[in-house]
Amino acid sequence: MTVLEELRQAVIDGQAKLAVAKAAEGLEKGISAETLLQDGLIAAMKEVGRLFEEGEIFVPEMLVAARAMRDTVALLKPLIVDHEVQSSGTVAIGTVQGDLHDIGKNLVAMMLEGSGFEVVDLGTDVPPERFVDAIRDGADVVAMSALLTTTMTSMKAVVAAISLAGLRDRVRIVVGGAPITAAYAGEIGADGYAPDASKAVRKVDEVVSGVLGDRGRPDGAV
Ligand code: B1M
Repeated sequence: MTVLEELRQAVIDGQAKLAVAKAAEGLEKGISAETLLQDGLIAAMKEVGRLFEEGEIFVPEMLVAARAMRDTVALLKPLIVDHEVQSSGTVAIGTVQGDLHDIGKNLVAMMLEGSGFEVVDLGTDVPPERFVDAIRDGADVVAMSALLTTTMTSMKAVVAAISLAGLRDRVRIVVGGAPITAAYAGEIGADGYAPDASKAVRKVDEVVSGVLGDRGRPDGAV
C-alpha cells in the first residue's frame, strides 16, 4: 500500500495515531499537505459515508473516523492555509441548527483564518438568532455549513432572521456543505456558494470586496 492508501485506511478505521503518523510520513516523503488532505483525509471520509450508507458501518465508526481526521488536520493545518489571498473582514461561521457535522466547517474556518480573515466560530447546531447576534457584534460575512438534507433548510431561516432584524444590507451570506448547490444559494437569497474550503475563501473574498457583491446574485444563479 502507498502512504496515501495507508492514511485513508487509518482514517476509515478510526485509528487517529496511525493516521497522524501516516500523514507525517507522507510529508517526509514529499507529498503535499493539500494532497494528503484531498486524496487522503477527504477521500477517506467519502468512503466512510459510502460504508455508512450501505450499512457496513454505523454512527460510532463514523465518529472515530471523524476524530482521526480532526487530529490529522491539526498536523496539516499550518501547511494548508492559502497565503495567496490578501483580504480582511470578520466572518461568523457555523453549522446550522440541528446539524452536528463540523469537519467541513472547521476546514473552511481554518482556511479563512489563514487568509487574513477574523473568524468567529459559532460551532455546530447554531440557531438563527446566534448568526443575527454575530452580525450585531460586527461580522461582515455570515458563513453557513450544512451536511444534512434535513438541516439545509435552516439556512433559509437564518437569511429570513437576518432580514427580519433589518441587518440584510450590512452582511454578505455565503453557504456550503455537501447537499448545497449554487441554485439553492440563489433560492434562499444568499450572496454566494462554494463547493469546498479553498473556493469558500475565494468566494468570501469576492463578496467582501464587492466583485460579486450585488444582493441576490449568487454565482451560478445569475
Ligand atoms: Co453524518 N451523515 N450523520 N456524521 N456523516 C453524512 C453527511 C451522510 C451523507 C452519510 C451517508 O448517509 N452517506 C448522511 C446525510 C444524508 C443526507 O442528509 N442526505 C449523514 C447522516 C444521515 C447522519 C446522521 C443522521 C446519522 C444518524 O444518526 N443516523 C447523524 C446526524 C447528526 C446531526 O448532525 N444531527 C450523523 C452523524 C455523524 C457523526 C456525528 C457520526 C459524524 C460527524 C462528526 C463531525 O463532523 N464532528 C458524521 C460523519 C463523519 C459523516 C460523513 C461520513 C463525513 C462528513 C465529513 O466530515 N466529510 C458524511 C458522509 C459524506 O460526507 N460523504 C455523513 C468530510 C468534510 C471535509 O466534508 O463536511 O462535506 P464536508 O465539507 C466539504 C464541503 O461540503 C465544503 O467544504 C468541505 C471540503 O473542503 N463545505 C463548505 C462544507 N461546509 C461549507 C461551507 C461553505 C463552503 C463550503 O461556506 C460557508
